[in-house]
Amino acid sequence: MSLTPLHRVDPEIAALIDAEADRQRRVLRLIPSENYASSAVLEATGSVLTNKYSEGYAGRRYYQGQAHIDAVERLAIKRAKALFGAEHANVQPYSGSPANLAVYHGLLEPGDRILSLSLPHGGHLTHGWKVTISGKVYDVAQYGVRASDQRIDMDEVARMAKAFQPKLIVCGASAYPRVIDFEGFAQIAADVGAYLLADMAHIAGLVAGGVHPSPVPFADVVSTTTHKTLRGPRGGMLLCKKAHRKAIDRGVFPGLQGGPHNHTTAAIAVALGEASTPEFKAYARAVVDNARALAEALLSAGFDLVSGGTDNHLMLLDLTAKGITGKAAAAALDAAGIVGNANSIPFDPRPPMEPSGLRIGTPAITSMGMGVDEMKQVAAWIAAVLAAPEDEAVRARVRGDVEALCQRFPAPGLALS
Ligand code: DSN
Repeated sequence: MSLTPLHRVDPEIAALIDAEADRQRRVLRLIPSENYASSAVLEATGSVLTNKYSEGYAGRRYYQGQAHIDAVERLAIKRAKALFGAEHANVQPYSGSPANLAVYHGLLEPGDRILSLSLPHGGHLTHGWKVTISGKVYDVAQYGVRASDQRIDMDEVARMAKAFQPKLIVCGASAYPRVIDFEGFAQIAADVGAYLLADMAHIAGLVAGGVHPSPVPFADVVSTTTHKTLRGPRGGMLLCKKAHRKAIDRGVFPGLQGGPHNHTTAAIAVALGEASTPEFKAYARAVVDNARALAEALLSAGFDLVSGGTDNHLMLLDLTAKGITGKAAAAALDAAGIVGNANSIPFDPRPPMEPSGLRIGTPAITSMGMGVDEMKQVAAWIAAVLAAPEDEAVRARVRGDVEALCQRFPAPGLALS
């Protein structure tokens, strides 16, 4: 029994945190938006900086006592600008959704037009999907992927931009396994006089590691979360051209948020420092190599992948031909210690709660140190479980094998809990 203050003060919550840490140690976490933050990042997240209020920006705050907070925020900004080659950085967004909303609020007026990738084709809720505030406040048109190869059709985007005349074009995705042509989007935006927002939340770590083209030279504004491939704390960040600095900063505060989460800012600074190292470059390369190896092994095992494979950290299995829904597949795999998520596929005839796809990726298992050999094994386990999704004996056998593999690859960051 641990004797940390939390275990003494609130054993109920402490036990739940311990149980979650244990789960994270024992399973293959393939949800592509998840990762393991380092012990250093977790330590900064759990620090006394959570006690301080600091509305405003460094040197221009509404509260006294900012000597250390200003230094933390300045450091995070400096590291973000250096890592991504950005002219300006705002490290205050609470996460990706408020980051995107702050951009719309900073650059647009209610009713202005946005052109973005639709959610069922791989986009994000906050890119103007109809049930969200972005879909209600702004006039949104959405492009999709081509039916023939499930890739973004840049000619179609250009045609729609010309017809719709948006004030802002959004590129970037949550479930798109291919490289995004940021330069092409910038050209289309320039042709119609629109701003370009690139949401690189999923691929920020790949961009930092130099294994995906960067949107920073091309987009007016780049939004990101900090906890996905970037391996930081749960948070958000905006990078932009100098010309948009005021609009973006005002969009975040006072436009949308109150006091920044200083403990998160410190942890973002730590993660940005970690992401500047040669080790992180190697990690990003390995994420992509592993995803390719996993995709190839799944294709060889007879699975269909949306767009036929992957260029990045994730892949979408189209389970239509297997006669199983994404939800049933995700549940069967979860019981076997392999954790992905059910996901719509482009042109999915099934409803979003019971979609035809399964989304998996390699960021977290690569953080554990797994490589191409392990990916072949993971694909074989996925194939075995999904060949008999109701078979409890198969699930139990795979779960045991998964745990044995995880023991050989201890996850970073879990020592603290
Ligand atoms: N919820 C994230 C994901 O899983 O992709 C996106 O915000």
